[in-house]
Amino acid sequence: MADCSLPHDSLFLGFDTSTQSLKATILDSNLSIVETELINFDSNLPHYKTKDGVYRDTTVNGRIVSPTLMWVEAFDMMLLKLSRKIDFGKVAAVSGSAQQHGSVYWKNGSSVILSSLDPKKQLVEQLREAFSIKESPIWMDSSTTEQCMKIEEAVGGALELSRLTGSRAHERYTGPQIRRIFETQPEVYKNTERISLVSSFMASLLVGGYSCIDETDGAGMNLLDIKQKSWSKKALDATAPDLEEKLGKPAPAYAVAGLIAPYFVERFHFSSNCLVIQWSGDNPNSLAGLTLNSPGDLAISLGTSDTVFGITDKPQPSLEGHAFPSPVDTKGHMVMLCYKNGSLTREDIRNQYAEKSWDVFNKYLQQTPPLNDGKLGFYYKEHESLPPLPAGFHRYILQNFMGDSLDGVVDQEVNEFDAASEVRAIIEGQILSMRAHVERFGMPFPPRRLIVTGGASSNECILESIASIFGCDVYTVERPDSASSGAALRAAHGWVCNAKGSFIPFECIYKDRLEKTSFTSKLSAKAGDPTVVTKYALMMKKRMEIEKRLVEKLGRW
Ligand code: ADP
Ligand code: XUL
Repeated sequence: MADCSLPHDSLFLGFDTSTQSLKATILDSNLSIVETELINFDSNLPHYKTKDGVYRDTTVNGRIVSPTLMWVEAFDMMLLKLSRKIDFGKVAAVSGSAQQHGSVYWKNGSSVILSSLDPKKQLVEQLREAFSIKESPIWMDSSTTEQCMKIEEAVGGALELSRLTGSRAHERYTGPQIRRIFETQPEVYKNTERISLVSSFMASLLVGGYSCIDETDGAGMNLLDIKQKSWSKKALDATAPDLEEKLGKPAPAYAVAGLIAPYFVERFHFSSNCLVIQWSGDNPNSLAGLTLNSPGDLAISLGTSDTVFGITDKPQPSLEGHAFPSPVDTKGHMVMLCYKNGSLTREDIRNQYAEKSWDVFNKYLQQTPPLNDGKLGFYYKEHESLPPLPAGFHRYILQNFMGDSLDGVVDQEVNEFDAASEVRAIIEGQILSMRAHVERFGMPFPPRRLIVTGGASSNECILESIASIFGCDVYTVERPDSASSGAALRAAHGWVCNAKGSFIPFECIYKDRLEKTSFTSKLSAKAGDPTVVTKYALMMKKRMEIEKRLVEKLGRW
């Protein structure tokens, strides 16, 4: 493998513009974290009056946006804070993550503002008039159902759009958002010279010019042909006129977006050789930061929402999941599932049935047997998109289920289980759904390597259930934020690719010394009994049958 050593005494900087905060992680040339920093949008920038970093519009159903300028001001604040902690002159490369799908609309003429930033002033002062839309639609928005339907119809159906762009139309995806803006505010659309994702927007600030959208985050738009890695004419035509010129060309995630702009060299004393590596989405950068790099590697993030992502060389077009070009390779795909009902729904069951205590919740998990005596639950506190179902709880008992065959097994709907079974049913239900949808997506089973992250990964009983349903060892990591640390790791990787003049395998930068870096993971639960894994496969099959029935009866699509 190529020599991938990083220049001695250099630093690599990664950001994460997430929903609620802007985070930063700084790595040294041994890939150890030397500093982290965080700006919370609600508390550090209270004058924007956001709640959880967003505005929930009560006048338009499902509209959720964030003030674009708030991200700019947070960046000013972050750079000032970091300048007191580290020597920016040592930063060899910088990259970043951002919440996926959110979009920024640059007003006609704004490229001039961007390329002539005055180092004596803050960014926020100079970019006040740069946006044709001041409130960026973000991933939580669900106001574009009508546009989703029209786009799917125009390209030949949901599955066809998924085959082409990696996903069926989703309300939060950027294409439907753009179509809605074009339909409802045609003048604003006309007055927009460039549309960025939040990721390419932040990179644009750093290079002082419009940065490309990277191919991985670009696949979260319902616009990119994921095989060709270029904009799909069919999808563009289904979305809005003259769109291609407003998007610019996509670029690989490992590519150099440009040298850091003179603004940052003069104001913050960055080296003029500092490279800006393409920014990407938070989930793709988490994949990089969790050191997933080969087909069969899988991560489960148990956070506010639950996401499951991994690498495969053969994604199957799916109506539930998402496929993106790999953020860490020139071939292969990242596949992802995104559940809206994650920790908050687990908390709801904990509060209703387990005395509001994780200890009691865990005691119930330990008291009940794997497979829960055939009790199966579907718990949606929020409207769910995987599967597309409205809020509601559905409980079934599989009669005659012994785990060795589905012959003669019938499901009976019930109103409630005993408290301990409710707890096991939500955990098993969520994990069985993950396993079923991951397998449907063409991911190898069992996973080659499984890493669990996010707030609930501290719960060992949950990790044990994952190990026994997925039939493999479960690893966890201690780093708090895999998106910004993953971005810093990608900055280092982009630096190496640039130095070598071509793409270098991602793992080259940490291979053979992972334990000595901040990116190591630890074994947290051993693979479960294989006979139980097989029994779970049958339960999963039954669960998928019931899920299909529920979607046919109650689903929106
Ligand atoms: P975010 O997606 O907002 O970054 P986190 O990954 O920080 O969220 O996860 C926060 C969630 O972690 C909380 O909502 C909480 O329900 C969950 N959590 C924390 N500790 C436990 C635990 N011991 N067992 C299960 N869930 C937990
Ligand atoms: C993924 C998604 C979210 C955001 C959160 O499709 O919408 O996970 O990326 O930041």
